Amino acid sequence: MTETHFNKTYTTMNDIAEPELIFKDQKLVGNNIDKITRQLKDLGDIFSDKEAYAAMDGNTVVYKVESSFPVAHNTEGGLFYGITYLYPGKVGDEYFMTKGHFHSIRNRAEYYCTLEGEGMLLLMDEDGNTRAEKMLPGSIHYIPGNTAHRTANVGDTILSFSAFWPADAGHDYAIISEHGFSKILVEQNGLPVLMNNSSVKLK
Ligand code: PAN
Ligand code: ZN
Repeated sequence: MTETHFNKTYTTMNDIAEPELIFKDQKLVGNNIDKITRQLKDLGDIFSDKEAYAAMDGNTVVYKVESSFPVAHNTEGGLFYGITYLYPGKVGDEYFMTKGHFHSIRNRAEYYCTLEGEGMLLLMDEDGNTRAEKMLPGSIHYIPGNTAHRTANVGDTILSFSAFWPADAGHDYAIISEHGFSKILVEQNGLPVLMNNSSVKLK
């Protein structure tokens, strides 16, 4: 049997398989893709301006995540892959952002690789020190262990990025949901600025 791929025609051998996952037409395509949608109503804890938040439509989609879990959760040595699509928008002056989390096994690291758009990766260590890295198409971000991570969309178009993390990392949302990051990312005079968030007391 012959098939055509990559503009070449060749004989299919039994040990050559089709790829299991493809990023095609801005979508992750394959079997068993896990899909999550987060709307404003799911994100009541994270935005600082509660008044602006209350005035917005709770059904507004803030982000979607498409993930592939080729092994069971908690499998030591396994890897997971996911793509996040974060929509542009603001709650008050604060940019649309992800919930943010530490990994449940704290020392587990992760890579983010930006596909499209303009964003900011916020990183906070366990002592509550927060810094940010610019995200732009092609930028690659190493998120060390013991570091909470959150992304914000600071542009006018979708920010999308792929992520690679250990299958046993787990997600611990509780600390961030309760205390937030020690800095928030807001727009001032049309530019993103990191501001101290006085309500944070981690230790
Ligand atoms: C990412 C995130 C994704 C959504 O895949 O899970 O961007 O952010 P939240 O999980 O904070 O809502 C990742 O960091 N995985 O570990
Ligand atoms: Zn993570």
